[in-house]
Amino acid sequence: MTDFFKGIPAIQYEGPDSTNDFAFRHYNPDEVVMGKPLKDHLRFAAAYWHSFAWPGGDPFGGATLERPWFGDTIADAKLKADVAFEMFQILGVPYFCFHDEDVRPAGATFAESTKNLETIVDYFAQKMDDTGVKLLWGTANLFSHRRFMSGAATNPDPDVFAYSAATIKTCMDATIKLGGENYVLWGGREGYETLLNTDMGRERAQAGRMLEMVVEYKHKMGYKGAILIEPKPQEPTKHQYDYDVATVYGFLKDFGLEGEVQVNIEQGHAILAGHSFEHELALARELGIFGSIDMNRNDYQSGWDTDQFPNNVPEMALAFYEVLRAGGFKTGGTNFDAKLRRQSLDAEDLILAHVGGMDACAAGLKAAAAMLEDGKLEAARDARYAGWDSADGKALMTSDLASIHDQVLANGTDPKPQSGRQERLENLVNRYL
Ligand code: XUL
Ligand code: CO
Repeated sequence: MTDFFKGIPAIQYEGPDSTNDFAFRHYNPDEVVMGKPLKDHLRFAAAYWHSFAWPGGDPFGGATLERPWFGDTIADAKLKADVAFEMFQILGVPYFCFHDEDVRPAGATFAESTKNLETIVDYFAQKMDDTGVKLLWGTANLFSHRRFMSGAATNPDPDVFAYSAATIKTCMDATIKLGGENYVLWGGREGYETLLNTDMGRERAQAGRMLEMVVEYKHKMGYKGAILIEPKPQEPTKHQYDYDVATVYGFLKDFGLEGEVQVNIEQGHAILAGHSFEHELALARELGIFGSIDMNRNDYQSGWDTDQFPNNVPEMALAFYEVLRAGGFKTGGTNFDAKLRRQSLDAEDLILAHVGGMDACAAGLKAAAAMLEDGKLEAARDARYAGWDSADGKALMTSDLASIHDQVLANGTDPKPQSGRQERLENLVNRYL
């Protein structure tokens, strides 16, 4: 045991009336909702990078968070792992996620970095065995080091493409070894700053080839987890190629990978793209590529990717409604890709941020389940489209313009507008919150 959390005990469910800050008020892991315990619906994961590797800097100032493991030795990385697994256990999160860069010291060479990663992977394997905590996903950080300043797969320099491919292999190996249920690719700097120096056609082809190689390697290794792309419209580059779910789907179709790759949708990224979270979730479901979520919101005023913990229950309810409509998570889960505010210095801030986020998600999911079980929203939606279930409605989909024209003339078709009843439905949603 380290002394970082100063004896904070495991967080327990105490019910909605509890006034204990260190208790869940809504997240009762074993509570059965729609036939499944909450813990299996939500599949919470903590993110290594924000919680344990981020020092609190912003564009105007450096580190505010001081952690005893900030250093670049294997001993520092092991201490970080000790504290991380203590947090997972205090919170009772069943999963975690990491980038190579978050967990191991960078080596002087590629070989040394890989060796360091392998050392930490072995350390993780032991800790996962001891605690039962599992890996939701692993990924490669192909955006922080200066070598990636012009992209990884989409770099104008083929050596960077090669370095990136080699790094992805090591991270897929680490994920597979640890039984990770997904492997994530976020296109960190896969985009451009100015078209004046960018060959978009080449860059797209390079990104497509890299993704094909990832899928090929997955099959070569017999890996059964899911490959997920995480869409994001901008930040760090002005224009990212994986802009949003629709853009990613077009890209997957282009390379014939729509049956191989799904999406990890982040609330903050959806907001940056000018969408709502539920829009992105619903679209992924309709396209058959829904995989997992990164559960962190942005500040609606700043327009930045602020990666804040979720705390807005009505937003969570609408999001989990779409997750439930997608049939829930299969390999995916709810990853808190969220960081503390830079003034939140204390170890207990880290715990309470997650407690609040887990509670907001649980409350949202329970409201979403009630909405679905009551069926009133779906009944209203079905009623709105009922005409399409009639024989005449169905026939339209296999007819043609000229036949439909003749039919409209013969029948004297005269559509009568009907209310969309938006306010009524909004009022209905509020009844579950
Ligand atoms: C960046 C982001 C990443 C990915 C993993 O905005 O969300 O942390 O989740 O690389
Ligand atoms: Co993310």
